Order: sequence, then C-alpha cells, then structure tokens
Amino acid sequence: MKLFGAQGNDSNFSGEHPILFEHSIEDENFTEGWTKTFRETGAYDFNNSNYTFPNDEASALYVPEGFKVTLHEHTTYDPSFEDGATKEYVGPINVKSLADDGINDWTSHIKVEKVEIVRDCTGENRATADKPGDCGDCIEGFAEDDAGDCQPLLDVAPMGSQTTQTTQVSQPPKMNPILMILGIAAFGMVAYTSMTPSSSK
Ligand SMILES: [Ca+2]
Repeated sequence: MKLFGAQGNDSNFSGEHPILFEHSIEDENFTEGWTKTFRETGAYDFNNSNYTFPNDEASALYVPEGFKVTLHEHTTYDPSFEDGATKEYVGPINVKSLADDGINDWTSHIKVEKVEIVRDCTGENRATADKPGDCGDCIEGFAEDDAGDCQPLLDVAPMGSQTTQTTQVSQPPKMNPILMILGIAAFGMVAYTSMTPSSSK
C-alpha cells in the first residue's frame, strides 16, 4: 500500500508503448492512480470488468513514435458508439493533461494502432527510401561529407581555387590596419613624451 501520492514527471511519459493514466501529471495523486501500458495493438472497452482501467477516468496519455491512439467517449456496448466523439493522437506526443483538450475523465474506449514513421527526407537532401522511417541516397547535386550529411556539391569541389583567391585578396588590407596602429602609437608616444615634462613643472 502506498502512503504518499506524488505528481508525475517526464520519466512517466516514456517507453516503447502507449500509456494511459488515471490522473494528469500535475495531480498530487498521479503516482497512486491507474496506469495502463498498451503492449498490444487493438481496441479496448473500459466498462469490461475483465479490463483493468476504469471507465471515464483517463486524464493523461503518452503515445510514442510509430503509434496512433484514438480515444472514444463511448464503449462499443453503447448503441450510440458510432455517433460518439473521438480524439486522435499520433506519436510522439505527451498529453500531460487531457483536460487541456476538454476530454478529462471522458474516455470509455481506446484504439491503439501502429503507424508508419514519416521522415522528412527532403529536409536532409536525400531521396525517400523504400523502407519507412529511412531515407535513401543524397539527391542530385549533393554528396555525403565526412559526417555522412548530404552537402551541396558546389561547396565541396572548388575548395583549392577559392583559398588561393581569398589569401591574395586579403593580404593588402591586412597590412594597412597594422601600419595605422603603428602610426597612431607613434603619434601617441610623441604626444605623451612632449606632455610629460610640462606636468613636472
Ligand atoms: Ca481522471
């Protein structure tokens, strides 16, 4: 028997399977509430006495990447099931309080499905791979650098000619500031030494 309840934290919203919680994360009895980890996909009613989660009590939900969870306000035993409201959550998502979505203590049925992990390959300058969640080779005009990232080919090829050009151009301006500083310093020295004797008068 637990004597003290406590609020939840981020570690409660982690793992490989979706989790439903009786209390929201900031509820001081969070750690004493019902939790249900859905290790199998499928659809579940909460008024089934064999099923270990209370009806109309869910207040928080964790959905990892690769899963979609649909909450339903009615059970399949309810004649109005088809007309009931539903709310879909596609992972990765931490719903730390279902009250924020207006459905606190509301869920009577849950459907847990696996979904394809969609990866944005264009953002990585790669082709879409056949395998879900993966990306293919670099797209045309791009090549992998040492870190395995696809970089534009133009930035890689003319490296040698660019460096010689920039050193040639940057040499003359580098001399000028040094001469200016030397000039200012010399002027300052002259001004300082000419003022020193007058102050000792
Ligand atoms: Ca609740």
